[in-house]
Amino acid sequence: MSERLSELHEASGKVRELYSFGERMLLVTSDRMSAFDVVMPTDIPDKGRVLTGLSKFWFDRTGDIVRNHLISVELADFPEVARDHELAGRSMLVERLTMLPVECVVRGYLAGSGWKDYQAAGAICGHDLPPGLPESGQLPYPIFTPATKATEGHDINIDLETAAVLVGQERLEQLERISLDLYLEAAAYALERGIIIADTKFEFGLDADGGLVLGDEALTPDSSRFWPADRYKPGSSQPSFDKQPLRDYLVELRKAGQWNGDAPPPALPAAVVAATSARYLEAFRLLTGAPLEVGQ
Ligand code: Q0Z
Repeated sequence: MSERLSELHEASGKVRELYSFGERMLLVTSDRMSAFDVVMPTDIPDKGRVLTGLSKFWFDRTGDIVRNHLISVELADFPEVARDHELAGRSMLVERLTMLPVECVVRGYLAGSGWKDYQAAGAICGHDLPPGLPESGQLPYPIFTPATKATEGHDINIDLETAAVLVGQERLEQLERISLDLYLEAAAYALERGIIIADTKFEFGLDADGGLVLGDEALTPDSSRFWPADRYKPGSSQPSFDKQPLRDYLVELRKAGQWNGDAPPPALPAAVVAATSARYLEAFRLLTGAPLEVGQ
């Protein structure tokens, strides 16, 4: 990485880095992958470019629903890093926002913490749901289930009253309507192409004029659950479109006593890396209708 870039570093996510250029920021998605809450020791080729390409695809497609922070994915448009070919295709130049302290989760199916909360209470984030729904079952309609970022570990689901305290009632209603619109549009489109978007998380911020803007990444496999539609069978957990080969391998590794689930596992076998990379490229091709360009 260039000397200049490290001085501009602002934040690290598990698999992403954020850099600051005054009113603009650079959001770099790495090829790192996490599974079972652990970052793998081996990179997945093309993963960063697939996630960045998918975010751009969805930002372009949903601009009529809500404005978003994307300025450009062309390296040439940010001279500070234009010569850093490592960053090509996996970096987004974005507008700096004041991020809102609510994670905007939409669920169309019962999975993860939504399934847990439903089993315990028959409700998720204050949405009462009909009894008898199976694990991974489709909800009667998508629901908005806000969460807050935990200081460490997983986000915490909150009810609408708590979310309203954080951002105000009117803003919350706007977030709910826009999040549901985004999900409904994207989920219908993806389903026609063989991918169920079971749930997804949006992050919004405010521009200098107080206008609402969609930020972060959007509708990627890292911010959503993608399931292959042709294998959908409610009643148990579903295979993940992107993570399943890796998860299957890690489960076997644990059974064999070669991984305790805490520290990073040993380097991933080439076959697991190749299968995982192929899944990301396939999700990109199915959703955008064209393969990811090589090299760039
Ligand atoms: C995003 C994150 C990380 C990647 C802050 N447009 C924006 N304006 C202001 N802040 C953000 C954005 Cl996207 C922002 N994050 C999450 C952290 C790498 C994304 F380390 N945090």
